[in-house]
Amino acid sequence: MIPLRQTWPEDVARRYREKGYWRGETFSSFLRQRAAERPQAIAITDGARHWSYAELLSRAEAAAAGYLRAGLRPGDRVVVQLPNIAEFFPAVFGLFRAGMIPLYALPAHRITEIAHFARRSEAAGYIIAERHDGFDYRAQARALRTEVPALRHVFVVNGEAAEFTPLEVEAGTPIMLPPDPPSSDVAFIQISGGSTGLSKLIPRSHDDYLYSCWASNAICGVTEKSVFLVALPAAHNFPMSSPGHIGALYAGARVVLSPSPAPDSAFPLIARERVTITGLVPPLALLWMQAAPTRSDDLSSLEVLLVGGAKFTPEVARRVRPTLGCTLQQVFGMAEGLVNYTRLDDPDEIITGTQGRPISADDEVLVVDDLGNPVPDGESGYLLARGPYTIRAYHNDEAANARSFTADGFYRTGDIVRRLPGGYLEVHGRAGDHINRAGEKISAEEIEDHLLAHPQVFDAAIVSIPDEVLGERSCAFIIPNGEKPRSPALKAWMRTRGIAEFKVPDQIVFVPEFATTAAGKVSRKELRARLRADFLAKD
Ligand code: J2J
Repeated sequence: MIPLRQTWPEDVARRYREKGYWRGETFSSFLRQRAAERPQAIAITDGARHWSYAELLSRAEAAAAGYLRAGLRPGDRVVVQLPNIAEFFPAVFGLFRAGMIPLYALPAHRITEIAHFARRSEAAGYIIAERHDGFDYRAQARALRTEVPALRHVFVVNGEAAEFTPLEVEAGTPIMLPPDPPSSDVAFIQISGGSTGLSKLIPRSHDDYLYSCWASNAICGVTEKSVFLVALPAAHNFPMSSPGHIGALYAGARVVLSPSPAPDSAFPLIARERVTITGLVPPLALLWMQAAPTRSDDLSSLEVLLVGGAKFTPEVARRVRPTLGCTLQQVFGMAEGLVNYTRLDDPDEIITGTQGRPISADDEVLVVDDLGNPVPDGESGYLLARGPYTIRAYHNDEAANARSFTADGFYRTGDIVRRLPGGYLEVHGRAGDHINRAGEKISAEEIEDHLLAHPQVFDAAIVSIPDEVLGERSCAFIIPNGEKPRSPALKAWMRTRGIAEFKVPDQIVFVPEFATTAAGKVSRKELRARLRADFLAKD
């Protein structure tokens, strides 16, 4: 197996430890400690079930024993694909307890994506719910076992396990659990939104991730009295760490799971559980603001609404307090590390007009031009970041590492930003060709590759188009090969490719050719830019 590592130079790592950022705790050790300090406090609820810290710990230990009994070993990587259900937590804390490495997939991912994650991570296991949103994950597990035979173990956390292993979360026969790994070890794998090709694997260590979570707690006002609502998919980095369910559990607070971010599901939970803080992507924040005046749910407990994942426009941002009665906190983060927040006591124009400033005094942020030279403050440029919780390399992807990191270890975020006085950042756009569709990042290249496999597609270019609801939508420009396929048929065919629904192009435009320059050759990047500009000019 290719070792999972995160490589801060030794002297840098020492500095982060000396400064107290890296506390030497692991995911398992902090949960054990919280369970000892506040055993009866509620850790997790889905509205129906309420599990205390003591109960969560014992369920996680039972899950750990279940994995070991089934034959998984410490160090094994395990793809976790679970919706927002209480079982998510014993399943992943069980993996941590057994020294295994979760890779977080989203419920929307389909076989092509899951097989890629399993291969790249050399996964030995896959954890699923029986079904969710009408989709049968056991059927997907069968397909995965055929495509990736090295993946030997499938665990089902609820419902009928069929031929797979039901995950034991009730205390079973005692089994010796291994000691905690060093806190500098990789704890889990996140996946990148990615602008080129397939998603990359992001290895995060116990030390670095827990730092980002507890430091976020301080910035977002999360304490043991907080009630954090997970409205977005729990596996996404934003609701996990900013300050997220991990931040909330670290604080000894209560985590409430909503099966969907729709007001119908989330509002009654806010009212019933007296939720104090949650996070949303901009289109959902807008939806909540539209729904709030029309419903009778009591949202008065809500103190802070985090909005991030995509640009929140100042006009909409200004309406958060009047409509929802809570403080807006903008968050501009990434699964690779760097997270920026507006502060709760910032003046209104900072809260509504910027995407915040970094968590840490040791976050190093550079804004550079095309040649890599720093631009003066106030001018826009490419954002580079390095620091105590920003990765220095992807797992098992040398080509991506060469592109995405500078020689001195800065991560090229691909975001175009402007730095304002006080270190606040204003996000202006992206250098890379991805579509940020309601916070879900879609790589143009990945979708073009799928389209090119269709016999009636001669060439394809995917472009992001501004969209009132989604922020951006995807538009596929296609040169047909012979007879033009019908758009609905082409979309249906894309769905058979085993990809998440959000990646199916929203719009398809057939064109006879792609205009090229007199010189003949244009890069994909220029071509996408030109198609986009022409489309918007005609609109
Ligand atoms: C504009 N673009 C933003 C914002 C992210 C907290 C919050 C979000 C994420 C996330 C996260 C943006 N305005 N406020 O992991 O911990 C775009 C940028 C960024 C990319 C990262 C967190 N907030 N973005 O969205 O890994 O382009 O993380 O580089 O999914 O989302 O996407 P992702």
